[in-house]
Amino acid sequence: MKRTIKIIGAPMDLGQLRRGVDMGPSAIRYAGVVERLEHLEFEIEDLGDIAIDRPRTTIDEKSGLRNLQSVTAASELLAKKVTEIMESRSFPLVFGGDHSISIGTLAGISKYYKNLGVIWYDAHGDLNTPETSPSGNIHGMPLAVSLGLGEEHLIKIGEYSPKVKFENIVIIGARSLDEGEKELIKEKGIKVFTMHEIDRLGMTYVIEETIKYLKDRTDGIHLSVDLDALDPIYAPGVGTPVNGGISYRESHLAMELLSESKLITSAEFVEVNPILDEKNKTGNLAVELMGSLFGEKLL
Ligand code: 4U7
Ligand code: MN
Ligand code: MN
Ligand code: MN
Repeated sequence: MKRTIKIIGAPMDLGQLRRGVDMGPSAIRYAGVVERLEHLEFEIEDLGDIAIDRPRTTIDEKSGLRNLQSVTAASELLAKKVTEIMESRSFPLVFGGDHSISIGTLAGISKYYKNLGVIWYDAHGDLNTPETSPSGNIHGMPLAVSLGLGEEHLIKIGEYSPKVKFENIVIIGARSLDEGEKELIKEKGIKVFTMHEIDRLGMTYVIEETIKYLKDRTDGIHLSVDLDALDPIYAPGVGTPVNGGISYRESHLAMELLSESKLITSAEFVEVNPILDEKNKTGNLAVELMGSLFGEKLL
């Protein structure tokens, strides 16, 4: 039987300040994602995009968060759509949008697992809370929210919390962590492979260790790829680029090894911003990486 991948787009740009990331799902589709994955052994169904508000920027008085109400509404909607995909026993593949969409993705997925694992491929930790955030931007918070930390409405999306346990996450590619995030990582013993470990140990080791670490303790693994994990040379179309990132080949290798492991049960690709991009380089990159993740071979 052909495995079905169901695509859902979340054209969300309200979790941060740079407009344009709402066009990420279009850029990824334009780069030929459906055709690319159809060549592999998958049935692809593109369910289109969820509707996102276009409000004027608001700041929530109590938490200081930007566009809290709209992000909450969008997350609830995305969670519902992802739940429908889970109910149909298909593989959920979500396109962002800024990384705040992960709050909805994980709310839709995690209730189907006792111990969902999460691989967070990102230059950032996305572990801020309203108290530790230097920006008030919700895209810097989705991993914390999913762990049950942060703003009350965000945590309660999907009507359960937490979505993931501290010991079930692995962050790969970190090189820009805020003070509060560093403290949380140390306090909870969160598994992080920073750029230092990637340089020092190599991507093969990093992914093998990630798999070893998550394999026995989890019953499904969600892969969240923030394109800013890659060096801005390869992924210029992102809102918060950080130098010294993961290379093009290292990223393909990571996806290839994850593909071989057959452990990934859902995925999302976020933070593609075509306005900041160079001829859809970052959208194309996202699609190429999906090719490797879903089993494309060089030979
Ligand atoms: B992304 C930041 F302060 N940490 O919280 C923040 F550096 O989803 C950046 O990983 C967050 O792109 C980046 O605003 C969020 C900042
Ligand atoms: Mn991120
Ligand atoms: Mn990031
Ligand atoms: Mn309220």
